[in-house]
Amino acid sequence: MPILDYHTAGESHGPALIALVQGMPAGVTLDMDLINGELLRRQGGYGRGGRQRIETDTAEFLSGVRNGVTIGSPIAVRIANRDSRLDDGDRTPPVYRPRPGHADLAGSVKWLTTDCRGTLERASARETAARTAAGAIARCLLRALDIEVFGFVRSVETARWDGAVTPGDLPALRAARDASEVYCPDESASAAMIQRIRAAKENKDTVGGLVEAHVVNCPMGLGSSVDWRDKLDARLAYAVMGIQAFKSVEIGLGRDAAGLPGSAVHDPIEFDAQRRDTPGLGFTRPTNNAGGLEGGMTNGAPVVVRAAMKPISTLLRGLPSVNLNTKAPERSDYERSDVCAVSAASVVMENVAAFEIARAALLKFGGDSLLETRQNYDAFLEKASMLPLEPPTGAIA
Ligand code: EPS
Repeated sequence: MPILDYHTAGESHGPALIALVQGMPAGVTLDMDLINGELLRRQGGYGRGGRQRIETDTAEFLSGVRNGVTIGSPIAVRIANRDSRLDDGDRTPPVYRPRPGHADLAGSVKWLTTDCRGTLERASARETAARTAAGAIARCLLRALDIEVFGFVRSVETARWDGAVTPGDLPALRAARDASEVYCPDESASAAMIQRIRAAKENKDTVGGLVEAHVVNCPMGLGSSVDWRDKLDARLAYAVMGIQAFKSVEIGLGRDAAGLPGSAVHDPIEFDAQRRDTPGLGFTRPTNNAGGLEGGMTNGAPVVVRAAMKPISTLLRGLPSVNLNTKAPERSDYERSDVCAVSAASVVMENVAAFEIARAALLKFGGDSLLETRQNYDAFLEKASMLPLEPPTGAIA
């Protein structure tokens, strides 16, 4: 059976986006409301441009699913582009004045052309619709393992919410986030963020921000300390950094850990017999500076990923650039765009992170069908809760 993985295809103004998910066990019920709900959320958020009034992103399943349940074969998903006009030169003209910050310049040179169109169509954040669909499919598996994911906006430019996210508060936080136009669970921070986006729009400018995802109820031991390729923090960073416009990724305390002594950083280990039957097996941590990952493995605490999205590189007022045909200085081209897509990015990261957790869970528990995966998971929890095992693992009986 292949390792859980996915590919995407499609241009921003081509006929459709495609996600191809491989390695999903049979027997996973796909919750279409969840998948299409995540696609809808990704389209929203204060600061989005005109494109989202044209599109209604919906996942059309072409393979791998029967009556809404996975059958173990590759899952192909199609998301139609209503604004499909890639071959219409009048409506989708060549772009010769690259936008600083976008893929335009490096891509056009890479593919030996002065027209940035081919590069920008694929580099466009439109592709994140396919990544969101793949992640939302993976979440259907995670649900069956009682693992939940929650993503939100931590900051927009200088407007920041510093509140805590605890697993017990997730239902309330989710409701508050869903009531916010910028997907931040705090009302006054949301208002400040909207104000920053509004000011940028008036100034024909753009703004970025920080997004955060929490994955709760992971068992201990997902990922591995053995090989760097299997370290779950490394996998998460790789996947999240691959999201358009992301410039940094942090786990838990992140870079702030560099400025503190070990005694203030490392989360004490305690044991609470009352919580023996939880995925943490009774081991509790009064703090979670590690962001749920130690040695590249989940430690039972929520996995916390935070990432920075730079401001959108398409500015209404353009930026200093050069015409690639004449080499003369000119302002960069303006394409219809967003002023801020940080809210959408929070949805993308939440689902991209979910995919990596699902991949790690399947690497640990395996199974051609969800039934096997769940049984293996339960058997592992049972053995782990009986530690120390007699004879010890690895010893000759
Ligand atoms: C993008 C440019 C805009 C954004 C797009 C990303 O698209 P358009 O040129 O069609 O207006 O709206 O994001 C999406 C379409 C999306 O669905 O997220 C870019 O150049 O990266």
